[in-house]
Amino acid sequence: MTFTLDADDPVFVAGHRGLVGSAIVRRLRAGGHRNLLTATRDELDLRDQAAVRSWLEEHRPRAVHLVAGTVGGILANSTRPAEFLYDNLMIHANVVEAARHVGVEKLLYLGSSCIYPRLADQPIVEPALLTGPLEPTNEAYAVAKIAGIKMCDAYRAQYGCDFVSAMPTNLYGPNDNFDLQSSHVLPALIRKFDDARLAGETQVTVWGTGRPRREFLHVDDLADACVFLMERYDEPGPINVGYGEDVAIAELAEMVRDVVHPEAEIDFDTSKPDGTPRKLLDSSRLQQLGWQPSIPLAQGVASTYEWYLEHVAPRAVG
Ligand code: GFB
Repeated sequence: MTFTLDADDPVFVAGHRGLVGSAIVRRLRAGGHRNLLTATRDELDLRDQAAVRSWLEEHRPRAVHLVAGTVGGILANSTRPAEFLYDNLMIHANVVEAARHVGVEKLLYLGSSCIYPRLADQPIVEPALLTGPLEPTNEAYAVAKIAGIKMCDAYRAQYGCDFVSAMPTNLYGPNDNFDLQSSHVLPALIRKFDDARLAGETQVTVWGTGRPRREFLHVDDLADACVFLMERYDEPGPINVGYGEDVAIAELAEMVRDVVHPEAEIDFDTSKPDGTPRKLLDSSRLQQLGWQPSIPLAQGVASTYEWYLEHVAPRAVG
């Protein structure tokens, strides 16, 4: 069944300052939405059950994009498992329950491709969920994300809530986190090559062996898919959102090097973890519904670097 939003219907984007939330805000505004509800962390701590309930009671959204969470790359995930588990479990539970309580008509919950077993067959299909052990470096985050999917499904089954779960592959784009300790690989590489360029250095160190393969989707494509799914999709269980191709980390490093600092040489720090050997989603269900990504990786890397130069590099230097 199609779910249609009018331009003045209140839509809550939970997590609007993050990589994904800010892209959804851009996408909804570009589509003519005039009634977006947002709250900064200072205004509303999504881990606080009473605060979330009363905020939703006051603002009464018709629809919710639940894209808030404590997120990070392989190092942050493996060194801060308690935060990743607690923060995300609380955020999912509070927002989903408060959304039911105030009668939200549609909620889109965003998970992550790390919910699937470490050694799932590739490309990964949705029924692979809970068929094998998780990748240890992000088990805490994955368990919280799986709980979020199961909450949406349980609320659909018991209360008839139209809450859906989308599983994106690795994301990148404007408003990403470029901090080397907590970021994902793509923003980390942009920063490392740019720092080396500015310092006149030619050696850049990439973590791990460079052999793991990852699929990267530009966040503007993801935001478009989220809006599409909110309108057209109403089933239980996860639905994958990917680009359809993966690259080895070494190839990605060369791609970023060629854009940012072509003279640089790459070496690998094999004392750092590789994580899952390969993560490529099978997104054919989404394609069959009629959605396709539109931003090729090389184009997305170049535009993200431009964004970095304009918004992050000046702060890093100054
Ligand atoms: O992006 P990333 O941190 O996330 O790392 P995951 C991907 C691969 O890039 C790993 C390598 O093999 C890293 O070792 N890598 C190379 C680097 N250089 C760097 C670097 O400078 N920084 C980083 N961060 N990686 C995360 C999960 O896994 O993916 C989360 O931990 C989430 O739960 C997210 O699912 C999408 O793809 O390994």
